[in-house]
Amino acid sequence: MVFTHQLPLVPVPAAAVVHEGRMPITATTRVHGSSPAADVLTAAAARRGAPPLTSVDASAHTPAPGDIVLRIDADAAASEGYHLSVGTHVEIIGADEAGLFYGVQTLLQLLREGDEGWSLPYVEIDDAPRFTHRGVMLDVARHFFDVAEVKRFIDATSALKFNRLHLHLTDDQGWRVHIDSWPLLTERSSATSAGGDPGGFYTKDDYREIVAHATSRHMVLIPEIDLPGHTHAVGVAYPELVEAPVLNDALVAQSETLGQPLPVAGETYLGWGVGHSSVRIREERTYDFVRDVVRELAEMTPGPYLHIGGDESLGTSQEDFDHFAARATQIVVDAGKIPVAWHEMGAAGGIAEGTIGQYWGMKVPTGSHAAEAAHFVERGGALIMSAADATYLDMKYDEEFPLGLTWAAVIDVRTAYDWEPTAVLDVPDAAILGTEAPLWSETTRTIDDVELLVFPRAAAEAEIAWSPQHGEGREWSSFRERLGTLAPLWKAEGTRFHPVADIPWS
Ligand code: TNX
Repeated sequence: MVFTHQLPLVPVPAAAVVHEGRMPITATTRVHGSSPAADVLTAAAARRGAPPLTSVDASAHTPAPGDIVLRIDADAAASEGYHLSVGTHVEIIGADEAGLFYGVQTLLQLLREGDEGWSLPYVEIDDAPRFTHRGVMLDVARHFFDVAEVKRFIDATSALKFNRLHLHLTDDQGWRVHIDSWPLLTERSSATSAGGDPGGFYTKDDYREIVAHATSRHMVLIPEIDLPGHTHAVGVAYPELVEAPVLNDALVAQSETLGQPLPVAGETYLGWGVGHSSVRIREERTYDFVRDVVRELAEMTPGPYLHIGGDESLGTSQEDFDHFAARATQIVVDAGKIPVAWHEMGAAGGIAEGTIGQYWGMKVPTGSHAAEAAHFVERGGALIMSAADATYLDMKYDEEFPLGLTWAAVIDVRTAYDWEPTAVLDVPDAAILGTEAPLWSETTRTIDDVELLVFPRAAAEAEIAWSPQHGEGREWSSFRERLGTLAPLWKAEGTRFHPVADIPWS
């Protein structure tokens, strides 16, 4: 007897029945169906070294034993869900294109090489996500990652059924997307990154290429322009838009410990300090700037969301911050997008109705964080849960790990797995849109560094976001076994991962 939780699947599916025996996949296996998911399947199977799969037109052929049939039927499952059965042949029925894509990802995890060659277990799976928002965030501001690297990140995360890619496009260290109406942003503020490493930026065509690739992998791109703090780079390009740097005690202490430079007005900032910069809140020119940037970004972003930042504006008075939050969220609404903001913006009484909050406090909230987050719900919005001591992919795995930070916690895989998004805040469960795992890039100089921090912990966040809270296998003892089975897939894709101890890697 094989149990659901013994299938080599992450995230664990909502429901599965497993039968004895396996269906071989051979050089005669054909894939019926012309959907983009068919191309994803044949290409990934080839990278794994499985027998070559040929695609055929579903309407012109009847499935032979061993074939794989892909089709869409809105009644097959809930949105983004799928039905997958392996019998004499394989059938994947997606509720929509996304569901078909996720069914294919499940098939690719089930597909294994044994003594008898490549095969699939006999299963019936009915699967659909728990949360609609299953996000990852990549900080391309502290270090820049080019289009090819972001595509690679999209491929590896969408394979775990993540469906939101939040790009943190601007910060003190650099501005990473071209804006026609304010051309100096990229001309003067994109060449460097944290620690003095080279920078870079996306042209509008680059950005559209990322959007198109994300869309093809069913990931909605959420661009973030971080305001009103985290804006030192804005001042390097347009000094008239920003205040003088605020050299707070924490910043001075940090710069001494790390030997990093303090921010100097008009000069590129290379340290990791936060909370020292702000745009000029009471100048109308600032809102011309915000309006132009939001408009140009909204024009090239098909998804419904635009993130306006709002974190750690330590140099801004509460009154000024509230004023800015109200105006900036309304500018996003006027541009036709749903504003998303870090939870601090909830403190502002007047944020636009429906603004979505991103909670980045702890699993057990401290200070005013819970109240600020709850305010988004009172204003008709909802919440994305990024509890820092569980989801932060830039925290170290253990004290000795060479990459990452520790301010929120040291996060081993079990800590990343053992948390419940609806249990953090005192808001109705329905107000929780889902989760997001951020990768801040102060310490990651290359995409390989990024992947070492992201994998395997992103797999834990993927399961939290996708799998039913009380479903079979949704527990650590099962997860650690299933996680180990992802190693050959990551190796075949060239995805770097940290082979943490106490996971049985295969
Ligand atoms: C806090 S969490 C930040 C970022 C840093 C990160 C490092 C949040 C909204 N802001 O500016 O990069 O910590 O872990």
